Amino acid sequence: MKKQFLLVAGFMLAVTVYVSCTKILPKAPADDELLDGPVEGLSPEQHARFIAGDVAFNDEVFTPATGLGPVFVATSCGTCHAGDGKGHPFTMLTRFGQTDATGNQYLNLGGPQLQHRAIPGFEPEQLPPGAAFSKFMPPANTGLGFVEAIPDASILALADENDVNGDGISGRVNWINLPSYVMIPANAVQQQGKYIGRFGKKAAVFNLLQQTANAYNQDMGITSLFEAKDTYSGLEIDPEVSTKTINDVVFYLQTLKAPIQRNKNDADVLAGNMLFGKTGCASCHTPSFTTGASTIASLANKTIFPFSDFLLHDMGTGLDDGYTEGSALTAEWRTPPLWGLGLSRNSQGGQYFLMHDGRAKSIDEAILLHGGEAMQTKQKYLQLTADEKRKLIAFLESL
Ligand code: HEC
Ligand code: HEC
Ligand SMILES: [Ca+2]
Ligand SMILES: [Ca+2]
Ligand SMILES: [Ca+2]
Repeated sequence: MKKQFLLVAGFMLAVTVYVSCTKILPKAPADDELLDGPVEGLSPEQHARFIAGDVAFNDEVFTPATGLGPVFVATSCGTCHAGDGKGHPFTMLTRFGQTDATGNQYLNLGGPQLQHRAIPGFEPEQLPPGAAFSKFMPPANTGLGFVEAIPDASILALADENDVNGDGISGRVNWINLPSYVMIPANAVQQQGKYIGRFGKKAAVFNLLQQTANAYNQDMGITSLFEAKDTYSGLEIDPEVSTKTINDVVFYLQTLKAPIQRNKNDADVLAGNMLFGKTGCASCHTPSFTTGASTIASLANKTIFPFSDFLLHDMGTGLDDGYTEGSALTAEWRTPPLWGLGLSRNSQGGQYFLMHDGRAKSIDEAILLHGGEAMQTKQKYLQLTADEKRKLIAFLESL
């Protein structure tokens, strides 16, 4: 009895100390360390939409009563995209399917996404024996409105599928079929009815509406007017989330600010920036783009620094999971943007989990996992002195 009392008293004391300390101790993280704020220059009305989307994204937790499942992966967007930063191994998605370009042979067995949880009375999905699969780490969600506003032509200009310039790098587009609900912008580039995918690890998604409608359906089992088919039965069912909410979430994603570089003028960071170019990292991790027109004034005609070409690259056998998506082959991955890289640990529990499935526990390890088209660049990295590597990593951590 006494022991218990002491425990309770101790806890109360700890709470009191904590509460009083928060007044004096840690100050709120600086703006450049947060990922979840809006872009500059939103009108009051736009700001209200941003907040509405934020609430739906982070606070709306689905239950069986509100349409969850019957099979699902998580109960809210925010579960996997906490603070809009990168996810954790616990929140990874599993996609499975075909091993070649002949199409997914597992569509009848629940492919391409594994819903490993189910509401009472239903069976969660299991990975069919023999299916090739990839694990996908949730990416940070920042700056995506700017990415969406990059003209197709700017991405296409970087593609060099047959490596005509002979630098060993042959980035290419994942040409995808669009669902009928996607509104095609006037400046979209088309090839035999297919369009340029730029979102997702295999660049299989056209825009943020497609990503959002898909996530509601595939990750939570929530149907909308866009993705009206139930993930479990394949039957058309009434929308479980309103079109307004989907549009608010899309607006929220569009207007999340881009990560702000820190320690930009630090001597090591500046030296590291030079080494980034010299070793050839920038051949795929394209430093900057200028956005085109946008219905959101804050996103139009802006210079941005995502450090990605948004193209697919053959990354070698080490990163080949045997899983394809659209025309993206098993060893092909879209160059991930590096902006916000140094802030990844904040949402990953103090530890880096980099590359598509979080297998790299440090930036150095991530670079060493580069193969295929990135082989020459990796060799150049290996030839850097310890001090040069340190500077390059200081630069990457400043992003
Ligand atoms: C179970 C975890 C999980 C949940 C729940 C989830 N996501 Fe994701 N999200 C991911 C993963 C993993 C990816 C990478 C998928 C891919 O590359 O194909 C991703 C990718 C994205 C992207 C693309 C980012 C990029 O850079 O290409 C956006 C946008 C996004 N999610 C929004 C959402 C929204 C909106 C919701 C809620 C409706 C949601 N997510 C729910 C795990 C999740
Ligand atoms: C041929 C194109 C290419 C080159 C060259 C290249 N990268 Fe990458 N990089 C990629 C791709 C594609 C991935 C994603 C691979 C995956 O997820 O499995 C990646 C992933 C990364 C990641 C992990 C990012 C994350 O969010 O998980 C880091 C860090 C990185 N690259 C840094 C570098 C550095 C530094 C260099 C130069 C030494 C470099 N890259 C050169 C294409 C390239
Ligand atoms: Ca449902
Ligand atoms: Ca499934
Ligand atoms: Ca080339």
